Amino acid sequence: MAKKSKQSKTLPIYILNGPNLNLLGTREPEVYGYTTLAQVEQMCAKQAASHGLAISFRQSNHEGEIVEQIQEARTGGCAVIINPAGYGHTSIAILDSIQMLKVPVIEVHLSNIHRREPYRNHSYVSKAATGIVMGLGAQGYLRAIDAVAEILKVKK
Ligand code: CA2
Repeated sequence: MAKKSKQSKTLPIYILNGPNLNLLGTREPEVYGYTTLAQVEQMCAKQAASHGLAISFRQSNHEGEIVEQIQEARTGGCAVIINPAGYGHTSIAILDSIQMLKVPVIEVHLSNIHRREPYRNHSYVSKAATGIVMGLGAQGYLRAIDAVAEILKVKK
């Protein structure tokens, strides 16, 4: 009978995307770029693999669903990278769920929210994030993955 392997697999990085990001690359390219969310996912999978990590990439337009995804990451993920999109500016529920996490959390915004309209200048998620990457477009997700890899390496 084949022996059961005791190999421990690193949990995936949860990469969570908030409302309207499913439309990425199709409108307002001058603000958000031409890269689609499907392309961002592919780029992230490749970048994570280069660090020996895997990803679980999600998008939701529903606040409660994002809260559930964050809760799932408490036991299912090694880190969370989140672009909360519009909910970053409004959602204490998402902040609360992030505050319950023990894993590193990197907040990502494609645009620099401090250069934009005043109502985008504040993010509740920032209060609980380990780090923040903004204004680098889709590349920001890759830099967030690099940061997670570095943080996890130091923690080991
Ligand atoms: O810069 C970012 O990544 C944002 O999180 C994007 C959000 C916005 O509400 C935040 O203030 C900053 C908007 C995501 C909407 O994405 C669109 C994609 C294509 C076309 C229009 C919007």
